[in-house]
Parts: sequence; structure tokens; C-alpha cells
Amino acid sequence: MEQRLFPPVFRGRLHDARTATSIGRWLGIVFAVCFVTGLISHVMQHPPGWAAGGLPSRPVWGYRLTQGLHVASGIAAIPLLLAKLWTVYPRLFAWPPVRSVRHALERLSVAVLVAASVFEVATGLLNTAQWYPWPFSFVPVHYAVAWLLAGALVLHIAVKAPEIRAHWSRRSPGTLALPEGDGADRRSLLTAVAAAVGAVTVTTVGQSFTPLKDLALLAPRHPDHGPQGLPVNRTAAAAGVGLIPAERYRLTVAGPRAYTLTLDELRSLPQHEAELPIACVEGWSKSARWTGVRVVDLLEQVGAPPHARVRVVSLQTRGGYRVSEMGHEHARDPLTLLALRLNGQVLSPDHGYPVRLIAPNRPGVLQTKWVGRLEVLS
Ligand SMILES: Nc1nc2c(c(=O)[nH]1)N[C@H]1C(S)=C(S)[C@@H](COP(=O)(O)O)O[C@H]1N2
Ligand SMILES: [Mo]
Repeated sequence: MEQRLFPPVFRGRLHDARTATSIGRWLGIVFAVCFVTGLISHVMQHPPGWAAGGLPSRPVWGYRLTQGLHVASGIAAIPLLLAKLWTVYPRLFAWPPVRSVRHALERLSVAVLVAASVFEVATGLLNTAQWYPWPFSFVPVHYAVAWLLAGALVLHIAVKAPEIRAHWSRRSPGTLALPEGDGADRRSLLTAVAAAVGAVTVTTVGQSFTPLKDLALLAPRHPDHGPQGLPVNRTAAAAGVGLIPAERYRLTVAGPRAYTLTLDELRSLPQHEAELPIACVEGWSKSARWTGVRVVDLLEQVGAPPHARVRVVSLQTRGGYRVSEMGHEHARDPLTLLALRLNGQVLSPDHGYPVRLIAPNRPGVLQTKWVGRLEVLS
């Protein structure tokens, strides 16, 4: 029989619609989890107008869970996406390449879907390693392309709905027509994909799910590595603050009855303890025991109105994370502290000595270190 060279013919059952559907629905679920948790992270870091009044400060582990899921689902998406692309790549050779306007539009939407998927997964992965080999700012672009991906995915599912329905289960009419003996090689492929997802998950999820921390061989961070048993994202040296001399430290509380405290005065105020996680946006998280002064006590003394927002300003003079804001729910939460101690010891410089903010259900990037000023916003 004469062998046709172009377009190539793919006879393998691993490239058929049933396999594409099987992998596609898992990829769809994983993308949905990643998208929703990503939206939550975005809202918490950049509260839109409707959230300006404040976001819930409970449960204390809320952001730790959603961001852990965001990064874990993004990592799980990598083998699923590769398998899905491999399953459908023969369609690149569809002949003729364009059959109608409708067909052209459909192919264009798939091109957008593939490009956006690869972009999101790749930039997200490099972000967990704090590697930014691109000229744009990560957060806004990753966020915008997520919407592009969501739109292209909804369109794709709508266009493919008849095929998805026909191949949804082994008993679907579209699948029955396949020859006997088809099951085994498809099952091997799906088992291998599941094993790959399991492997990348088990070797990374320990960066936030600490019971599995000893298996976190591929995670960029190990939750135990860092001063005082807690990782550090930006050290005091990297932030340019160095060691702040205790005798020169002042905390300014700006508001209706503004005042300033020395470090000794802060230490002599009632001290409270809270067990709270740092949940870094980049994927690692770890719980720790913090001791310090309640922000609500400082706000009472300055005469802050009950629903006031509060700005926390670092002594760090440059860099993106030197200022954070919180609504009244966080500011008034009895667990929100200006911490002086971590796990029973005076804060190390890298954890924000002499004073850092720690609040429940809050992205790590907003847990401001080296705090020099609290401002009551009107
Ligand atoms: N002033 C200041 N505070 C900061 C940062 C920073 O760069 N500057 N980094 C933030 C980030 S991204 C995280 S995850 C937490 C980490 O706190 P840790 O280093 O004590 O673990 O601090 C936050 N607070
Ligand atoms: Mo972070």
C-alpha cells in the first residue's frame, strides 16, 4: 500500500476524541480550581471597589488553603496539558487547513486557548521559583491572560459540546464503535498521566501542606529552611534595611490622636500570642507562633473610627512590598499583631526585626516587615 507523506495519517487510538475528552475533563477541573483560587488571590491583594470595606479575616488559614491550591493545581496542570496537547496535535495537520469561515474561527480560538494555557502554566511555574526572565510585570499579565484563557476555554467547551457528550463515558455511543482491545493502551496512557500528576504533586505540595514537607524534593522552598524555622522571601539585606538599631527605632501611629512609641514602650504594652501562617503568594506557607501588640489596641489609643482602613508602612525605603493596607475586619481582628517575637524568640532581621505585621487570612506579601508606621485612613 502506498504511504502518504503529507498530511500524515494518525491511526492511534490515543489521538482520538475519547482520549482527548478523558484528559480534557481533568484538565478542565484543574484549570477551574486554578482560576477560582487565582481570582481569590487577586481580590485579596488588590481589593476592588466592592471589597474596599474589608475582606473577611477568617478563617485564619483561608488564604493558605486557596493559594496552596492555586499553585498545586497549576503544577498538576503541566502533565495534563502536555498529555492533552500530545493527544490532539495530529489536528495541526488537518487538511485542508481551513474549510470555512467557521472552521477558521474555531482553529483561531484553539490557537488562543493553547497559547494562553502554555503561557499561564509557564509563567506561574517560573514565578514559584522567583525567576522573571521576561520584560513585563508578572501579576497584571498573568491575571489578564487568565481571563483570556477562561474565555477561550468556555468557547472551546461550547464548540466541542457534542463531541464531549458523545465521548464522555466508556458507554457513550461514540465510543462503542471503537474496535475491541482499544481499552488497554488508552488505560496505560491515562495511568501514566495520573502517575505524572501524582508525582509532581507529591514532590511539591509539601511546600504548603507541611505534613508532606519531607517529600517536597521539587519545591522551590522547603518550609523548614530559614531563620527561626520559617522561610524568608526577601532578606533584610536584599530590602536594604539591614539591622535596625533598637534605641533608634520608633513606631509612629498616625490618626486623630497621633503618637510615637519606642521599642521599650512597645514591649511594655500587653503582649498577645497568635498561631498564624505566612502564606506566600509564590506557593510556600508555614504556620508559626507570633507574639506582640494587638493592632486594635494601638488603634483604640489613637482614636481610630471603628470602620477605618489602616495603612502599614515599612522602614524599607524602596521596593514594592513596603506598604500594605487592610480593612477594618483585619485591623480589628484580635489576632492581628505587630509582632515582636517569632516562635518564642526576638524576630530575626530577615523576619522583620524589630516589628512586623502578622494578620490572619492574608497574603504573605501584605504581612509587612520592619514596620515603622501605622496610618489610620479616613
Ligand atoms: N517590608 C517588606 N515586607 C515584606 C516583604 C518585603 O519585601 N518587604 N515581603 C513579603 C513577602 S512576599 C512575604 S511572603 C512575607 C514573608 O515573611 P518572612 O520573610 O518573615 O517569612 O513577608 C512580606 N513582607
Ligand atoms: Mo511572598
